Amino acid sequence: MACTRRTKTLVSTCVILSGMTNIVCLLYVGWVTNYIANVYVKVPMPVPDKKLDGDKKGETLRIIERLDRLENVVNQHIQEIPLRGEGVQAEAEQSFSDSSLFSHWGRDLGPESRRVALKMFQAHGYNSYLSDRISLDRPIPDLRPDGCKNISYPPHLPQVSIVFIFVNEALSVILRSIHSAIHTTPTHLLKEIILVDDNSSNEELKLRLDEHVSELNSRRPGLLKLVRHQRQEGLIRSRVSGWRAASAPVVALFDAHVEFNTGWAEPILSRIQEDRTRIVSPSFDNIKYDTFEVEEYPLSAQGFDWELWCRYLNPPKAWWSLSNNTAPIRTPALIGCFVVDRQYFEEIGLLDEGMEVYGGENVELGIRVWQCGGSVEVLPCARIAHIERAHKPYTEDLTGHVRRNALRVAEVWMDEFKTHVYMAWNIPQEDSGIDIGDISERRALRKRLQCKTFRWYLVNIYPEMRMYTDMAAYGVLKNSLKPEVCLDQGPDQDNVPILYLCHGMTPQVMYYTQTQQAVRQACSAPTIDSRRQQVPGGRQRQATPPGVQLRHRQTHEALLALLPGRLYPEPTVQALSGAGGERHQ
Ligand SMILES: [Mn+2]
Repeated sequence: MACTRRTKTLVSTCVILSGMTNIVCLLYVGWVTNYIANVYVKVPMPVPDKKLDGDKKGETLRIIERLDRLENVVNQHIQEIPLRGEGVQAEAEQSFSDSSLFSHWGRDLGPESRRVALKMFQAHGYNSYLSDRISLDRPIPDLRPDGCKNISYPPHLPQVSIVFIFVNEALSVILRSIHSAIHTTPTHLLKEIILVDDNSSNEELKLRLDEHVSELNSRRPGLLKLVRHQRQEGLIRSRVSGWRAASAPVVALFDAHVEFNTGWAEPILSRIQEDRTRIVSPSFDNIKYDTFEVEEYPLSAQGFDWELWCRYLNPPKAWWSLSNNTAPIRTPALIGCFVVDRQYFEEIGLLDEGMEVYGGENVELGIRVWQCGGSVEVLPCARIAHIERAHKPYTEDLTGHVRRNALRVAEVWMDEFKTHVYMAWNIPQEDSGIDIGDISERRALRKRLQCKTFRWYLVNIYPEMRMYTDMAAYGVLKNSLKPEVCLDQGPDQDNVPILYLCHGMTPQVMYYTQTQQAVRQACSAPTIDSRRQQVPGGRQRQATPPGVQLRHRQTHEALLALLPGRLYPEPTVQALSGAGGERHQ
């Protein structure tokens, strides 16, 4: 699962007004889960040694400050990814006291224990040192809304197979997921637990895991099944492997770093029994990666932005108007963990196994199920706590995989709206150079299931999603005098746009619209309800064609020229090189 709930605010929206002499920056509060943005909060601003005078030097100073921060971000990132090779051990020891692992935990640990804990943290992305020292059967707080406790469910519900997928997960974390599933799922409803090991290399996940499985099976014969991949297949195909091994009428597909809350299964099984075309997600709480405390999350739907990263959403208005916080929440997509009728899952096309490694499959499933006649919902009375890792073990950079997978979704399911995905990733719509693999089977599936259009989905299921139907161009704004610098949204703290070395990543992607006559940094706010406002009232704005320059008010020096790297609907200008739309994790 890739979603986090950290809410980053203050993204600048820059609107270039009539006459191109003013840049007015507006604020909106966006749900932005951008790694850099998150780290900006943690990294203290460096204090410059000396003050420079004048605008130009001030600008230079700001750029230097940004570079300093970027360096801090990189340093912090380096600390928290698994270390490889010789010599890095010493660096790890040297830097352990700076790790985020010790911000809220471990102050009393001796240096040797801290070294061990840090090494384990780097391997797993969470505090496995602590996990090894807390009970596999620990209770967690019952965070269900009050009304849930009074609901009764049908006496005969379908059985469930719970699938846990993992790669190089800490053994104690996997075992706690299993123990929690056994303790919270009524015995007669739990058919089996299937572990899918996606070719882990950790020694403890070999013999020792086998021993635990045998031990648990000696108490409840046949309860646990272990599927081991001979090569790494990625999260998406691992889930499908688990589904293939399952035999109960309902399958629950989860990560192996979760703890179930009381009574999680009955509400879900009952909803699926009523209608087998419902795919159901529990509500998620967070297990903090450092302290393992369970943190309550507000009830949410699950959506996505145009890069197809998942987002927690405010539940729809229709849900609020029920004034019943136990009612199912209609959701446009899924975060990644869900429960489904085993046969229906096959009929609807499982997951897109042509996707690679990680990302997008959850969004694709949500879109597909809705467009092809099913439904997707989140249940407030089914709660599961999940560890949001500090970093993921699959690969150090998931972005390329997520982008490729997102383009598959766009090409198969999104009709004319596929342009939005290309825009969000800042890649050309023709000859993107990205190999998305063969999508003919998925297109045939859509035809066979006679699915509705993506426009229908947006209007009826995901009305909160912003549409960019009046876009004239997108790309970066380059300075015509100094072509290596671009307009950038700038630090989050002051909300002032800056010039910065061109990198083409999200903070520099600008959009030129026909009706608002605006150039703005966008798509970080994926949905309407995360957008505060558009433009200040009273000013009459005129259309400004792409290619015009932004000039300094006094000197009339050309500051910026819109370089329409990508135009649509007719891409006529060559794409910028090196502006690959990379996104920070
Ligand atoms: Mn997860």
